Amino acid sequence: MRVIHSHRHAGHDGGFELHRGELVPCFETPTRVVHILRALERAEMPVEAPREFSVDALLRVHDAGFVEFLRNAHAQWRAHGRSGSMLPSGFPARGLRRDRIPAGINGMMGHYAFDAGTPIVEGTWDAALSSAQVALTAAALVAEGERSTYALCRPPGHHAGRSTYGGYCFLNNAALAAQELRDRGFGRVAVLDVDYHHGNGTQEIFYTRGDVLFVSIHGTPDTEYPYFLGYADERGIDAGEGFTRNFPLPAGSGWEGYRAALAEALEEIAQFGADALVVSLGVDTFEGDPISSFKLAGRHFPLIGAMIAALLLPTVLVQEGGYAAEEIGENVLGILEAF
Ligand code: SP5
Ligand code: ZN
Repeated sequence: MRVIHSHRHAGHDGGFELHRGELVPCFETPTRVVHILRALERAEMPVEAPREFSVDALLRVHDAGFVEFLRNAHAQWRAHGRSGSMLPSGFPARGLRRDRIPAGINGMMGHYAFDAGTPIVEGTWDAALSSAQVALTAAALVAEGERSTYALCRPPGHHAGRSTYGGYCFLNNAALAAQELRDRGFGRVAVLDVDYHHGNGTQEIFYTRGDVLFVSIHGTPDTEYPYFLGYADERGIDAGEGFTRNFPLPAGSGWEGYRAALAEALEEIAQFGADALVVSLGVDTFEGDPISSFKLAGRHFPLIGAMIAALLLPTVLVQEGGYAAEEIGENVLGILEAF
């Protein structure tokens, strides 16, 4: 399996996030990647740099104003004499206007962000762009005939919507990969999201489309982040009706419940008649994860990998979450080795 990764991820670092009422160092750190790279090295899987894709390639799934905001946000912050990490503190909830984008940086941040856990620092834009290029390259390789590729993306992407960022995500790497596969001739593409958190951004991006199936297994939004999307009654609308499927599980779920949901999710993908697959690969379902509450053990990841690989589809695996840094490499490798 070919592995794509960019060292430019490291520019996104050093932020704090609002967690349980306190500012704490980000859970989503560059160190996560160091552990994954070590595991890949042990498995003798070499890493390749991504190809260049222009900013225009992002506009197939993202809004142009949003991309401009991400690109300039930290420069605007510095122009106001500030330095360091940017976090929003006010959001356009019910009753407030979201048709008008404030000119000032604080209002603009609140407009585009949906949480206070996703800081922007000086290197964030370049890291996010490189992460998107990693996913696009991995998809291009599959379109050119590779059976499967692994996009070692950082920052992650599945919470980023057409014009929103949050959940440690800025650009939606998995959605970009799925779109790239569509554009290169795969008629029907499925996205399987196995991150602990619902992939609200990916769901939103494809919600009205029948050519991309979105299927997600995650902690129930009733109690788990991102709280406001990911229920079983969300099934898609218009041409997308029936092409979104959510499998929310209670916090504390273990292997039995997980395995049953995964089997159903895979059945959906088979029935859809997918020509290619994108996996939003979060390993924050691990029992040792510091911000999540499933009870999967290390030995379960090879089983998950084997179940997904049995679809026998051209597959792009895109790294999402996973915050138990010491174990993240082994858990990711457990999935990859099934391919
Ligand atoms: C890509 C990804 O995995 N993003 C996750 C973002 C989660 N950010 C907020 C986490 C809030 C967790 N609340 C703590 C509950 C501890 N049981
Ligand atoms: Zn997650």
